[in-house]
Amino acid sequence: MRTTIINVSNRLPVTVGETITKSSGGLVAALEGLSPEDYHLKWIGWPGGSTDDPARQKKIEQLLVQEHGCVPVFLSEEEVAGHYGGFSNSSIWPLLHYMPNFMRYDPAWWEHYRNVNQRFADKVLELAQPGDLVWVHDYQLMLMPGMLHAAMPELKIGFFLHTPFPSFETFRCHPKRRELVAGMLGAHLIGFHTFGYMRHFRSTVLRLLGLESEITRIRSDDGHTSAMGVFPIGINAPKFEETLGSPEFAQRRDDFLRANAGKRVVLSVERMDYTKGILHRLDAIEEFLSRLDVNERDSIKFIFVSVPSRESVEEYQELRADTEARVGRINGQYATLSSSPIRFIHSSVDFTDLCALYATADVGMVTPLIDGMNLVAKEYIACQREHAGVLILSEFAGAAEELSSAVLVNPYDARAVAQTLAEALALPEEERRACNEPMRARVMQFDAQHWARSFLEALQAADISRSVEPESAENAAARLRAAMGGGERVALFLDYDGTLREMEREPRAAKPTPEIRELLQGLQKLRNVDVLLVSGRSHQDLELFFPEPDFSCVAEHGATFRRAGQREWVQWDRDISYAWKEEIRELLRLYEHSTPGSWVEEKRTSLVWHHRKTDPEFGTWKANQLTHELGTMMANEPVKIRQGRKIVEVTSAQVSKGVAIRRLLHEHDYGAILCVGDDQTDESMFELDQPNLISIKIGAEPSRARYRVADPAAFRRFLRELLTAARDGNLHTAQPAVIH
Ligand code: GDG
Repeated sequence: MRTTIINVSNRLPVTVGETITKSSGGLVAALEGLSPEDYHLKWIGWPGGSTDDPARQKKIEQLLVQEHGCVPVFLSEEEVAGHYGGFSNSSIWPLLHYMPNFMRYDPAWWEHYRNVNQRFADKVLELAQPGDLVWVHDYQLMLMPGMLHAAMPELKIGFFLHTPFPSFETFRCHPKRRELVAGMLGAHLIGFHTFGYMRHFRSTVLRLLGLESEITRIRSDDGHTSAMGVFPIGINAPKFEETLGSPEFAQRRDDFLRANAGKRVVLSVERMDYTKGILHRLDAIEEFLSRLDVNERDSIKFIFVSVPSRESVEEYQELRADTEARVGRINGQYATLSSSPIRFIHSSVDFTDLCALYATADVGMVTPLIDGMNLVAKEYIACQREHAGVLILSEFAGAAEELSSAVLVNPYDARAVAQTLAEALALPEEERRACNEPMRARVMQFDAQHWARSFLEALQAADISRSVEPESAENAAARLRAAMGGGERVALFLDYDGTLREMEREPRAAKPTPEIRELLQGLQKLRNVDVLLVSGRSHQDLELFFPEPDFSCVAEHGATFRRAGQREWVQWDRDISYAWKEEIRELLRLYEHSTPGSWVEEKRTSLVWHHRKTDPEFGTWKANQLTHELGTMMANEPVKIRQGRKIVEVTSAQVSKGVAIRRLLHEHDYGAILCVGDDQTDESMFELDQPNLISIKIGAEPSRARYRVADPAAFRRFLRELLTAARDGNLHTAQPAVIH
């Protein structure tokens, strides 16, 4: 069966004039290379320009849909200025390329960015059918996956970022940093060019949204999972092969060879963009020229093809002016009577000419300051068939990871680049060929079509099932109501932090709200219902939060107990030895000192090292290390070592929430036993071997609990509905309570 791909990019690959012509970028090639037997392609995007004449829009739309499989989203001039020139290219682009000094921000741009993302999403939603794959491209549309996922959770969404993803320290500068990464997380698959970009993204998600991830998976709080992958984009290999074999190419190649006879040619091709390192390259060229004598100068020619780009943005206008001034100065200084060293072309060249230039240049000089991938580098290699040129490549281009036999340079080091250029020009042919051949084989094999196929296959395989299944909590509610309605006695064993109450950075701040008090008291007052708070907190803490013994409380994982209606706390662990604490206290203190933001908490039955206020990655790493060390040290002691949520805890093995509950269960014959918790330490409750057990896990982490609820707020709604049903005497209703 054919799968429909709805491909979404900011710009449709068309030029709309009197007629419509399809352009031939890398993305077009990649997608057109997909087998039409397997995939049916629809492309959504802005067609360029801004016409607000509805009749003309309709006509353009008809032509685009019928003849090119493209569906236009028409944008006004104001929208284009705010979304594209403003937010996309003046705000996010510089930041994604580690240039916060170029970042500007205007709240009005953000409005446009959101609206345009929404308009694109709406267009997808108009077209999408169950089973379709949606593939969203690049930084102009970062919010779209989130918008699509919210509106149509069953739709498979992929997102590919064509730029780098910078380190958190850079990305955090953006005023809308959280919204942007949260938008990307709406996708089921997020693709990057390199592992480094993916690593930065994961770290940013952890630091901005607090979401832990595995190497290639991030699970959001609602249970939605985003897979991540490294998919280095390639070139349109068949098109290069075809052109290199054409007579037109041979003609142009010979023209260039004749025109440049006796000269060594150094070629650069790029959009005129400050990320491409044009001014730094000119520094290196100046340095190189300064070392030549007049005769040598005549024998070298630098060709710069700088395609006009984003000309409405101030920084790009300045770059053009600066480049032209620098080129003028260098040419003035180093020209001879017969030639000037730099030929600067500020326009796009024809594709066959581009291939002929690549094929005849002695050196391809590709020195961006940073670049997501850089296809020019790969295209230059693809054209080295007869004439073995040398690729000088910036180590800051994504392509450097694959093209490791290129001559890699640091574009900021002008002297070294100049020196490298001199050496490259002197490299023997054999050596040049030996470097190029394996690179060429790789570039031709892992091309744009391969890239698109592997991304779409991974997207097709992505898991879109949610691990949180709200309906299972509905069943839990129905079971409880049935027991209560049947007059049976019901026990509610409820954890506190992360279950009834949202976690706080400062544990003391997690005071019970009036809503929580009222809920617990209300439930306890019901006939045949016992509420038991089961917490890892000290009994002093619980006493502070709940001074009145309205219901029973188990503190310190089961070591201490206060019965409903009694003020005394009873020690249940009198016969248990805690001598092992002496042994490990010192070690935990060492970790406290060496991990800023962490602290040791001493409880009666346990020692806990908390790391929730540390650097999240450092904290987790230290937690793993500590767990390992403790495991070795405590191998023969009656303790349990657990890594819970932002804690490492050593507890007496003879004390647990499960043991405490078992003890209480002897007192009554319960028709239903509800155990609810969010943490590792609550698993001992879920493991109880009781036929009437109803276990609920709060959150999406793996658990032995049978049912799940997304978060404390949803669990409070669960309790509220139970309470209301009981008060209304509405317990037998077949209609399950709905948990949102
Ligand atoms: C972004 C990322 C990533 C250039 N001049 C002419 C011309 N070109 C073609 C090249 C090449 C393309 O434009 C430029 O692609 P790059 O990859 O080098 O750079 P960006 O435009 O910045 O692209 C980049 C890419 O997305 C893909 O993910 O690699 O890192 O920044 O194909 O051949 N083509 C013609 N005449 C020209 O004068 N015909």
